[in-house]
Amino acid sequence: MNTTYPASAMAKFTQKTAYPRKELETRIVHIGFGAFHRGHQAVYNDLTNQLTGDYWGIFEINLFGGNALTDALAQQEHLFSVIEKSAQNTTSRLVRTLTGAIHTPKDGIQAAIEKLVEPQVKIISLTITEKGYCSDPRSRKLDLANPLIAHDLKNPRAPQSAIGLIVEGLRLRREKGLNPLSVLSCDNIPENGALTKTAILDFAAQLDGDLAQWIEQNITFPNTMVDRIVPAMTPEQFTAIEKEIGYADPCGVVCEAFRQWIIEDNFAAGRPEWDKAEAMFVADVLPYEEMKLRMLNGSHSFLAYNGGLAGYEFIYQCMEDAVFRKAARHLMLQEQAKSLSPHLAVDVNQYAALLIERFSNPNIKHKTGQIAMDGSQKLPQRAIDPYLTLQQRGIKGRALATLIAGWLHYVIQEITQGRDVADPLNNEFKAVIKADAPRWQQALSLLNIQSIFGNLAADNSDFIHDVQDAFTSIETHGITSTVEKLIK
Ligand code: NAI
Ligand code: CS2
Repeated sequence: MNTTYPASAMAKFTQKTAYPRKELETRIVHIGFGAFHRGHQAVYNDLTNQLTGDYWGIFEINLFGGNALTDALAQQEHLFSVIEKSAQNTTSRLVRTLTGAIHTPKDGIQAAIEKLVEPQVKIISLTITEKGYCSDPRSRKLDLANPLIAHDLKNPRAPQSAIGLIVEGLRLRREKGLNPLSVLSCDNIPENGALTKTAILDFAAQLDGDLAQWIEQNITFPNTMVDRIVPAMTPEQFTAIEKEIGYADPCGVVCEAFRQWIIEDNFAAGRPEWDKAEAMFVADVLPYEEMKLRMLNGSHSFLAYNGGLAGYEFIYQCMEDAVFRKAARHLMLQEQAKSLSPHLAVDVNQYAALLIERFSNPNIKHKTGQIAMDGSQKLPQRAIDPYLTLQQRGIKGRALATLIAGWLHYVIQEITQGRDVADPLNNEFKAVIKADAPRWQQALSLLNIQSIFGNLAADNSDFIHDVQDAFTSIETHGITSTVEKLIK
């Protein structure tokens, strides 16, 4: 078994920081040590340490998944590789900024609570997926009926959810008179800081009104826009790492070369100068995140469902099909861009061209099936809200309706063929879809799910009509011909 990072691999990295790791201080505790965090925040932080000489260490907590990742990390001094691939070039980077990692099902939740309560911690950051916030995507309030939240409200000293864990950590920090800190969401959610704040305050208020008030007065929740395509690892991708550094690093990721991070500059106890590594601190993230969530993530979901129905396994394959490539550009510029708030200081034509280029990168094997996951948590911000804005502006959102129709077909197909959908609402989907009902009735039962669609099925006949048009067209004319109609 290794106890150090293999020296032969160490010699092969094309990018490696050189600051003294023994001077790292754990000032960030991160919850959600997944692929994205490794390819994004950890890279920014590592570069910033090098460029500033101020050594912010990150301690990692995983609440879910297996312990293989954190065990492997401990065997290699908490070092890991990030292989960055554009269509033309490959860079191999060693990331040296982690101070430790735990997996709470194995190491116990107390170890995580203790970390949050270390006096020098200044930031708790999060990449826990949209569903990790246990909030209703429509109302954006904490879902008190969520099983993890219900458990944590009964057992607040031994929480299972990220929200329960953070509140317990903050309770103890308050009790011990420790410095305030910031909670930094890095998930793809509109106003992710504001949503996190609501979830934490809703939870704390159930337990102790004074604690909720203290949190509101002392803790800040900056909003962020995060962007870098970091697909889930596959055996093929581990081989790609091995090709670069001669070692199939089990903690490594392969991602695109592009990265972007826009952060609301509102930190209670200081922050790294991530801008030195090309992050941007701004007063208001909203215009950027709206553009990204709608133009990038909305198009991703369009391709995930409709490209998936057309048989494409990867996003770059959708881009090789002229119909899907043009439809994605149409969705970006003719619909999503027209749904954005005014005062956006970005050229949307250039932004769309860059997105098409990034999606087309054949070195990034991003599965349509991965992006299709957790659709109930993604559709509101990626498709429904922009559709409704366009409607108010007198513009038809036909591509957005086709995105939603693609999702309906995808869910119905999975459930009626006896498979589970990777979505927190899987059981609800199973309960509402009647196997012998006509297809459109099955679709309507999904469109009636309040936490995704609110009252649209009853109140917005134009919306339902547009979705039905697209849904029926996919059923009768097929996916390619339906998508082709959008660009004619
Ligand atoms: P991943 O599957 O590699 O990691 C997910 C992480 O979330 C794991 O650490 C897991 O333990 C944790 N998690 C899952 N469910 C949870 C729950 N209910 N409560 C607490 N923690 C939970 O996924 P990846 O690629 O790291 O993506 C995570 C999130 O990062 C995405 O959902 C998205 O919001 C954001 N993101 C991802 C990008 C990407 O390209 N992968 C790019 C931009 C943002
Ligand atoms: C994707 C995103 O999985 C998804 O839903 O749309 O993770 C996407 O890759 C990132 O947001 C890119 O920054």
